[in-house]
Amino acid sequence: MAANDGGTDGSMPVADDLIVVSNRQPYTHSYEHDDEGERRITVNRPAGGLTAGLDPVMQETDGTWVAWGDGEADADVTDENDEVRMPPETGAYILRRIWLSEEEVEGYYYGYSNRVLWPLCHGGTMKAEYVERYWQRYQQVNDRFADAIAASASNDPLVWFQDYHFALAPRMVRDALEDPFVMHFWHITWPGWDTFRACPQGEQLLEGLLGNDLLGFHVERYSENFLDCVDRALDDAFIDEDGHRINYDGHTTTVRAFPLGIDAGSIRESSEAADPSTEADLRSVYDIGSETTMIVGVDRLDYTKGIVERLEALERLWETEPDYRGTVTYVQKASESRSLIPDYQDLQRDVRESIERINDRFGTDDWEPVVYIADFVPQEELCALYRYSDVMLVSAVRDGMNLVAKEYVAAQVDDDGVLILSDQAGAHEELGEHALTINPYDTESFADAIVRALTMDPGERRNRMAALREQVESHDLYAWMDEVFATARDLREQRDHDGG
Ligand code: GDG
Repeated sequence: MAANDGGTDGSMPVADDLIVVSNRQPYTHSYEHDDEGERRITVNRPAGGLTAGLDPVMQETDGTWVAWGDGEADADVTDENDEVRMPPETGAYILRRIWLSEEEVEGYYYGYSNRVLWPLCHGGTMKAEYVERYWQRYQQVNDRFADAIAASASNDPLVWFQDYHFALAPRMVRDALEDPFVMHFWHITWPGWDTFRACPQGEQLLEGLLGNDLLGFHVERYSENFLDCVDRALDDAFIDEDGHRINYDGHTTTVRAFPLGIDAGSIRESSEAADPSTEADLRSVYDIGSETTMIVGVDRLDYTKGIVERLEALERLWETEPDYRGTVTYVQKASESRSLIPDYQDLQRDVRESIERINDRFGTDDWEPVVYIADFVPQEELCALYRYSDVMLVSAVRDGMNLVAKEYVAAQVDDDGVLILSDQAGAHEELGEHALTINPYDTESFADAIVRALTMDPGERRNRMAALREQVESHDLYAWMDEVFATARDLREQRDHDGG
């Protein structure tokens, strides 16, 4: 299909009744005060990523999007069914909001989702906190979402869950509706059995996910881990490994890898729009000399992203290669998230302390080694940062995919950047061959890889980056959606052919 046309290729109807379910909603409503102090309601639109990509699909299909209504003015615009039509101009589809109490947010979101499933799936068994209250709330909220989906569904629905907040709801929906087609995309890693077996609720999670007809992961390894976990945890499950199918409790789930792509065309266009004056502005705002080489890192502040490990490699670089002092600046764009969780507060402190230490140790009156950007930056500025940085560091210690790596590549319209990529990120499966591969814990080799990137000749840079761009452009978000929907359509046809 043609990439970058803002939707799937239209060669097939996605579904008569598409219901997308995600924790975060595509649109939020909030209050704004005008110059006279009058309060009015404004709508915030999808900023990028999958949400922005799915929005036009929803507009085409007149479906329903079910999500947590977390905007301060959300309740003011919804009807008695908690629904509002979006986008505001056309009202093309229904956004159905689920209201969560403080206790539910604490237990379901901050608790089970982000203090149990997130660390567990990223291999952090020691970090997972199995608090009974979290599990209770997680079940309760999954149940509430399932009820809302059942109430929204009409004939022959296709329900599509996003992510780890809804491991239980697929089975609940299957039990509540006549013959729904249920699918799920799990955006984070799925761990090996030896990690997963630590989870006291493991069986229930697997049973919940086996309520799906189609379960997608970013890479094959996560699918295989999932099949293995089911095989070991559920005696009554029959696994057809070749067909990647699981039969459990009279129902078949197909498990497949669908590596998520980005809206490469939109990133490319924003990057092309960032002319040299934008670069000059960027350097001036962040006080980076015009001749200084920029290295960049862009992350949500999460312990899976390997930010502290990256700073150690940079410190080693400036320690052992004094020529790079004053000539190379590292720009860290970091977005704080989940700040109510102590592990995230610890990480924020560790990152801050590492940066202070490095800047105190090597900084001079004219040069700050690490520039830290905490504020959200709009896509145009982000793309300028990508484009004009000679090297990008992606050093995740474990990461489902890592979209930032792909965004950096898509923004390299001059084909002159180098991507340094952790072999622990899902993106490494597709990009590892032409990126420079690192193990984030191997500080010495990581620093060597940075030197290699900084000294790489222009021809090699161009060849590597052109190959990476080709991969990212040809496997973009729209190609991904087409593949997911085509697989769903085939499975539904098969189901109908087999008589349900
Ligand atoms: C999870 C999985 C998987 C960040 N700061 C700004 C900004 N961002 C955008 C980036 C990128 C996104 O946030 C982060 O995506 P990642 O993929 O890197 O990471 P997670 O948030 O952990 O996402 C991950 C992903 O789900 C999708 O399945 O890849 O493995 O952990 O798009 O650009 N965007 C803008 N300004 C910022 O300041 N505009």
